[in-house]
Amino acid sequence: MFLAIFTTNFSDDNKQNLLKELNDFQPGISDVNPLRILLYGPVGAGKSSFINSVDSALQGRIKNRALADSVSGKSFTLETKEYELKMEETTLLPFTLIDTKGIEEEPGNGMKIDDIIRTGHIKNKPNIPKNEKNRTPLQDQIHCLVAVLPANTISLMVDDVIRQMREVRLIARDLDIPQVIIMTKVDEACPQVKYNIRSVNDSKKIEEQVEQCFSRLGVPMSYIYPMKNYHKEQINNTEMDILILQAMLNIVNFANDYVKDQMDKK
Ligand SMILES: Nc1nc2c(ncn2[C@@H]2O[C@H](COP(=O)(O)OP(=O)(O)O)[C@@H](O)[C@H]2O)c(=O)[nH]1
Ligand SMILES: [Mg+2]
Repeated sequence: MFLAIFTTNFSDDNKQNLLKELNDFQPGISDVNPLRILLYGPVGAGKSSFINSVDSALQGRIKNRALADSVSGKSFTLETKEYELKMEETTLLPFTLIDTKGIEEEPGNGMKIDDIIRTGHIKNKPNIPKNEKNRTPLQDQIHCLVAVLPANTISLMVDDVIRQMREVRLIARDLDIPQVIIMTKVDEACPQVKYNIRSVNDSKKIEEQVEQCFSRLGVPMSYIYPMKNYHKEQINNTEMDILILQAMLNIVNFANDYVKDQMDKK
């Protein structure tokens, strides 16, 4: 039904175009640079791996900055950490990715993402007053919210994690902050995709997982990006790069649109 959404062009030309577009990207409002993209989601979903994947796709070699935890359970990423991104080691790009602690199954253990979104403060600050939308200047706020979910376990995710994610989502929605889902581990969710990443476009299993994301979190399907992160590969793979770069380009454009809309409102 919605499969026409996934008509990824896996050609090397497309990869070069995506790299060029990201390299040439300029924020619409020059004061708001970098655009800040916040990643959140359950422990082990692949948030840190996604940052490494974006870094690897941009640089054309495997990078491992946002140390991925290979042990499941409690979150390995202790604090929020903002990562600058470069193209081929030199050009600093005008957007950053912010890694967060995982949303834990027990409430109270995870980082207070809702406070970050409400106030715009990335760093943990005690006693932040609630409901103060424009407390920090626009350039210090979050400009796009990215939920990271593993395709292989979406239907198994406990209700409490889903509830916390929905709460975060509703706060961001009220503030008009754009939201997307990065659906990781497509290789674990579908043997056909593990064998050939291109079949992500027409895998019934992936389609089902996207529908699960839609029904459990309410994110429109056109904002859900299935992909496989770099996690044990030693060299880049064009198809993986394309899925990663395409998602990143969309995210950056959504963040940019948001900032422009906010400035128009002033
Ligand atoms: N098969 C597969 N494993 C992945 C993928 N993304 C992440 N992983 C693995 O999942 C585990 C958790 O990833 P991590 O990035 O630490 O998750 P985080 O807690 O959300 O930061 C690590 O062992 C990764 O190697 C993926 O797309 N496919
Ligand atoms: Mg992590």
